[in-house]
Amino acid sequence: MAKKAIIFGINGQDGSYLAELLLSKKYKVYGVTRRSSVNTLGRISSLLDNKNLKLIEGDVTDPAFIYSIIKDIEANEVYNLAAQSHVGESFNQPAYTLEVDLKGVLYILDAIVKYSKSSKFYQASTSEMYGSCFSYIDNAGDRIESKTAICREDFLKLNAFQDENTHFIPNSPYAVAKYGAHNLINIYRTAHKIFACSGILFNHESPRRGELFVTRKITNWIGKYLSGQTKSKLVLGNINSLRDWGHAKDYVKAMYLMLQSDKPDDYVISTGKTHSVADFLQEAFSFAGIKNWKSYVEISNTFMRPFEVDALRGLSNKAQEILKWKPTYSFKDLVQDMVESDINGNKVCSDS
Ligand code: NAP
Ligand code: G4F
Repeated sequence: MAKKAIIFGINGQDGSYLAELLLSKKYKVYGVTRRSSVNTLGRISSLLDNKNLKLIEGDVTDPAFIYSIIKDIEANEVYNLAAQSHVGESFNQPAYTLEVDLKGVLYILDAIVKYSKSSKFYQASTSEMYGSCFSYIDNAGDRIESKTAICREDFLKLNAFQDENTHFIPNSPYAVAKYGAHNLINIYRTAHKIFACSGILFNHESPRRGELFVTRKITNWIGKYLSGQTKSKLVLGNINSLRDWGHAKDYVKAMYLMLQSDKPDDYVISTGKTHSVADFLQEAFSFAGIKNWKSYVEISNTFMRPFEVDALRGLSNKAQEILKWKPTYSFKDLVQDMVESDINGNKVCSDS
């Protein structure tokens, strides 16, 4: 019998790659999308004729919907990728963000316990939960935990990192919601003995990344500039923050592997390398053949966050050891994939 999987958020960046992966493994995939007056299925358009894919309209903020889908399908695996996933926007819509990113998860967990206890559950946790916390090894070889904001230079000098043992002190409503959900996973795993995993995923991007996230905003602008569709400057916020950027295609494999493992656990998924937004600009403009990126970029307070996560670099040793997962795309590969796609008109994902 084919395995059944539910993907909440199937039409998002990760949902689309995960659906492709599971369909290639002959799963029957039930994908949840929100009702919309416009087409939001661009990222999964190539899958719509697949007889093993069934789309179901629903919203994770609706407990009646969640209870019925979990009960009716009794899936082997449930992946929750649905979220208001924009950190900056969570400062403007904090209550809504908590509704979707925290209460939505509670409804799914509760429904699994009540109606489908053998379903394995994956929750999309995030490196944003660390806030300003990081770890490093001092000169004496001792591991030190820090909870204070750090500038790029010091973070790099210390070779600082985050892993499964680093503290979480969220810096945004988004991160609070995700941290709450992350705690619920641990509580439900212990109290109700369900198979629930949290993937603490660091930033991952692709040509399917939404256009309001910084990497895609940059590559999308490059595509538009080179094709003569824009003459305006590229307006950005904080370009000094450091991120550990991987490719979404690699990261959905880790989600799948977590649910195939012997026991449920939390795993950091990351590349172990960190770059600033300015580094991304340098690499992307140079790949596109545009000299001197600084003359095309304007910095504006509009895109500055009231509270920033300054620096992220994840150590995914646990996932590499237990799940045998490792990233295959380098930073350079990722930037090239995104720039190339946007220069070629990116038919896969366009929000505009
Ligand atoms: P994304 O492209 O923004 O996709 C989010 C998905 O959630 C979309 O399909 C969206 O549908 C859906 N959604 C939003 N609100 C919903 C609701 N109330 N009910 C049902 N569906 C809803 O995000 P992503 O990059 O694929 O990320 C997937 C998950 O991983 C998210 O939970 C995100 O927070 C988390 N995460 C992402 C990263 C990263 O770097 N990408 C890192 C760590 C964790 P619409 O199309 O209708 O909006
Ligand atoms: O691309 P971003 O919006 O990603 P951010 O905030 O790191 O969040 C993403 O990764 C998280 C994992 O760590 C996910 F949980 C989350 O769902 C999302 O996928 O911003 C990256 C950096 C930030 O420091 C931001 O302040 O870029 C900076 N930035 C500078 N100018 C900008 C801009 N970010 C955006 N979105 N837009 C700008 O114009």
